Amino acid sequence: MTTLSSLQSWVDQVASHTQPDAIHWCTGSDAEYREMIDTMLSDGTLTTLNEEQYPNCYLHLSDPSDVARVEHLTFVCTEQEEDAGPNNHWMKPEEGHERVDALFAGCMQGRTMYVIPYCMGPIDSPYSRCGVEITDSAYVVVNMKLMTRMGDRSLQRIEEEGSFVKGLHSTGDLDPERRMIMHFPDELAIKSIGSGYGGNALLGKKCHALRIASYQARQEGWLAEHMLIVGLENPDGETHYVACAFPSACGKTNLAMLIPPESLPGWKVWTLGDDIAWLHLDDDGQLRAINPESGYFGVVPGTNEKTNKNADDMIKHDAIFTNVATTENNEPWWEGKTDGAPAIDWQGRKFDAANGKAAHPNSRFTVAAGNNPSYSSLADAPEGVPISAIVFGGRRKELAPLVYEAKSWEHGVLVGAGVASETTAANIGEVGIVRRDPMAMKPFCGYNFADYWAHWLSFAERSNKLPRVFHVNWFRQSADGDFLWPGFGENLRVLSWIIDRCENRVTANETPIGFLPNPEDINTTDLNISAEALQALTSIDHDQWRAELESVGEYLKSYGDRLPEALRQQQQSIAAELA
Ligand code: GTP
Ligand code: SPV
Ligand code: MN
Repeated sequence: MTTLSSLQSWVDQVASHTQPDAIHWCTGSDAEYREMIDTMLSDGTLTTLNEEQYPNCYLHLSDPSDVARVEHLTFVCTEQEEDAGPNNHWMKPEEGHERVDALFAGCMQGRTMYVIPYCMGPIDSPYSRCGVEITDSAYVVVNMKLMTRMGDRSLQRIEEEGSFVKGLHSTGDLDPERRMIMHFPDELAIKSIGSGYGGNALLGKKCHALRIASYQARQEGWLAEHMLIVGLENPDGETHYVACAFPSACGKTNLAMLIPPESLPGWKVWTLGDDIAWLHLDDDGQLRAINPESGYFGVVPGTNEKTNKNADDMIKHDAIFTNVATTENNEPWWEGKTDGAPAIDWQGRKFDAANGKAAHPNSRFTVAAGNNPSYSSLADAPEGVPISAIVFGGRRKELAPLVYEAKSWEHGVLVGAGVASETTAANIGEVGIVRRDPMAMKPFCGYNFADYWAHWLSFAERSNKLPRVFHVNWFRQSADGDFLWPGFGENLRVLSWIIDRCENRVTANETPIGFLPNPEDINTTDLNISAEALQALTSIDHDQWRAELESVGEYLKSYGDRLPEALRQQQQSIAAELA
């Protein structure tokens, strides 16, 4: 079904190993989407939601053991263990193939094998990269349709280019003991079995656009990052684009489509992407970003018309919900929804608070990006958008101030490398534990972090107009456990300070960890925030930071000789200043 022999022979070979009953090459048409939805409605994979309130919206309840990414079952397979680094689980490619191929043997008997050609990034962008996912999950196909540019146009590009990332996926038997998410970066290959969920199964997303792409990006001189991309248009009509890396379930989707507060009249916000950015230097040394995706797989809990009205609106039609609850009249329901009440929980049981939450904390919506009212007209621009600022952030009750600016690119790389955040339900495992999550890429960097930081540092040799680097924290808490900062749309107040810094329009308070805002430079008009809270948000505790720098130093040391000297020096000089 393709003129590209390398693709055809791979498909044939996979079919003979996995033994599907039928093979379907996805065209990406709307009619195909419709047909697949109908098939899943008849076999129970999906159910319809209230057609008046939620037209063309469907619910999928996954296996209760299959509700999030599985970092402990995710491997990077390189010849040398050092190339995967201490930040990844590693296996020799030979062993990786052998173990996972055994699980794939005959696994598609009785099933249809779908072949999904896709393009990550605008179809005519030189920065885009293509892949083909083979899967036995119809749910994966419809999600890929909403989230990527998939089908005939992508196949055409693949046939022209002759190269593509090979992603093989099967839900297998969903047994966590037979679940493996394997990456073979030198072969541009992914093999994932035993999960039908999100980042484990939609291989264009985390597996390709982050793990494989980050590996390629290092070889080719660009960056593949866990970042949202947003355009902020001020009342004078100037738009600045910023790229922000926050760990999973730490606020990217919300920030990417925020609604400006009434007390900041005239501002507009344009969404380019909510999860992944591919960043390239152009010929003038300007860093530019594209979003490889074209849809959102977003956290549902917490979404409402106050926190994120754009998301609330965009998931009212043509959306797939995974693992939410439903109300008496069959509307989707989740914790943080402001109307209705749960009748059936995410496991399909009659809701009973004794069983825990009604919606799974990592329940997700899938929608095409075009559903978003704030979708940027430049999201399809092949050249991407120029980035003015890079913003790192994490979920930290203590320590990290609302915002600070790094003093240089090198310092910015240290700020990124030192990001720590409380773990969330996006991964199966304990929630709320603070851990290092450098550049929000701990689960996603396809190679040794030490080499990754060296790669980041090398950008300073190639451009003298790199973006400024910042760190934000929306999650500081008071002693009683209340958030000190209102967050959501109000975060624009912080972004506007960031832009003022980029434009040299505002002075700042220099501290050892970087430049902090003078409290009066954060616009708090109409905000109900006490002077003490603002003071706490815009200052640092030297004792706590001394301990933090020591801990960052220990963490960096765990990367041994490969750690770039410049990063060690940054850490030492800040530690010395704090002492
Ligand atoms: P991934 O899709 O997992 O990469 O996550 P994300 O970074 O896009 O996170 P998302 O925006 O979906 O937010 C996750 C959770 O954090 C949701 O429950 C939000 O309601 C909550 N959240 C987002 N922004 C803020 C904020 O500014 N303040 C507070 N307090 N909570 C927020
Ligand atoms: C994340 O966990 O960062 C996500 C969701 O964006 S998933 O696609 O499942 O990885
Ligand atoms: Mn993510």
